[in-house]
Amino acid sequence: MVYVRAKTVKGDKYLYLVKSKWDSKKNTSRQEIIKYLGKASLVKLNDVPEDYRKDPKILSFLTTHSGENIEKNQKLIDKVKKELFNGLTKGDLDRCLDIFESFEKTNTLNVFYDSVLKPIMYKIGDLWESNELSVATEHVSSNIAKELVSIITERNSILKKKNKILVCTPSGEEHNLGCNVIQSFLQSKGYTVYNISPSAPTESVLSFIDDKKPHAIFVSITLEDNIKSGQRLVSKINSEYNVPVLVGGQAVEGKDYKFDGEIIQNQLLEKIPRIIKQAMK
Ligand code: B12
Repeated sequence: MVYVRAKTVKGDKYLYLVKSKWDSKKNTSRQEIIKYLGKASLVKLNDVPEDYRKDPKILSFLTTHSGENIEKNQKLIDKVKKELFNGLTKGDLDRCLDIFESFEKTNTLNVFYDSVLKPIMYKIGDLWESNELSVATEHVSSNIAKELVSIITERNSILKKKNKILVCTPSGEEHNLGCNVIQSFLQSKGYTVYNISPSAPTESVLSFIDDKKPHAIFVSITLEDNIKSGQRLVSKINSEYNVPVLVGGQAVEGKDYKFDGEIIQNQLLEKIPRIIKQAMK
C-alpha cells in the first residue's frame, strides 16, 4: 500500500510518499520511502510520480495538506455546503447522495462529516431557533441527513478485528445523528460499533455491555437538560464495569461538568481512534 506521510519538524510539515511492506521475519509492517515530496505548503500534484497521481488516498491527502490545494478545497467545501443545505432542506436524498459522491473523490469521509454535514445541521438548528426555517423543514432535513449517513455507513464500513465500541445517549436524549456519524466514521476504520442511541434506559445499556463486552463506551449528550441523566448513566457503568467511558456532544462543549468518565471536547473525527487507544491504556 502506498500513501503520503507527514513529518512535522519545528512546526513545519514535510511530506513523503511511502510504501508499507510486510516484514514476515519481524511480523510487523515497515515503511519504505519512495520519494521525499518536500515542504507540505509547496508540494504540487506533479511532485508525485505519475503512477500514483490518480490514487484517491494520495489525492485526498494532498487536497487537505498541501498549501496549493488548501485554499481551493475551502472554496469547494463552501460550495458543497450550500448545495447540501439545499438538498437537505428540499428533502432530496438523491441529490444529497450525488453531492457526497462527488465530494468523496477528493476528500475523506471525516472531512465530509466535520466540515460539511455538521456545520449545516448546526445552521439548520439556528435557522429553526430564529423562526427562519419551519419545524417541518427542520424535520425533513434531519430525516434525510439520517438516511444519507446510513447509506454512507453501509457503503464505507470495513470489517477488521479492531475494538468494539458502544455508542449511546442517556435517557431523554433524542438527538442521535452525532452518534450515527461517529458510528459511520469508526466503522469505516474497521471498528465494530454498537450504536444503541437514542435514549436507551440505563438498565438496557448495562445489559448490552454485559452481553457485548465493548472495549470503550461513548456517551453523547446534546441537551443540557440531559446532563444529570448522563452523569447517572456514566456513574452506573463505572460502578459495574471496568471499561473506559468517553463523554461528548454539544451539551458538554465549553462546559465544566463533572463526570465519572473522560470528557472529550471539540475533537475532529480523525482524532477519535487515537483518543480510544489512549483511553484503553
Ligand atoms: C436534528 C435536530 C433535532 C431532531 C433530532 C433527530 C435525531 N434523531 O437526531 C429532533 C427534531 C428530534 C430534535 C428535537 C429537539 N431539539 Co433539536 N436539533 C436538531 C439539530 C438541528 C441537528 C442535530 C444534529 O444532528 N447535529 C449534527 C451532529 C453531527 O453534530 P453533534 O450532535 O454535535 O455530534 C458531533 C459532535 O458533537 C461529537 N460528539 C457527539 N457526541 C459525542 C460523544 C463523544 C464521546 C465524542 C468523543 C464526540 C461526540 O461528534 C459528533 C459527530 O461529529 C440541532 C442543531 C445543532 N446545533 O446541532 C438542534 C438542537 C440540538 N435541538 C434543540 C432543541 C431545543 C430541541 C428540542 C428541545 C425542541 C423541542 N422544543 O421539542 C427537542 C428535544 C428532543 C430531545 N428530548 O432530545 C436545540 C438545543 C438547544 C440547547 N443548547 O439546548 C438545538 C441546538 C437547535 C437550536 N439551535 O436551538 N432536534
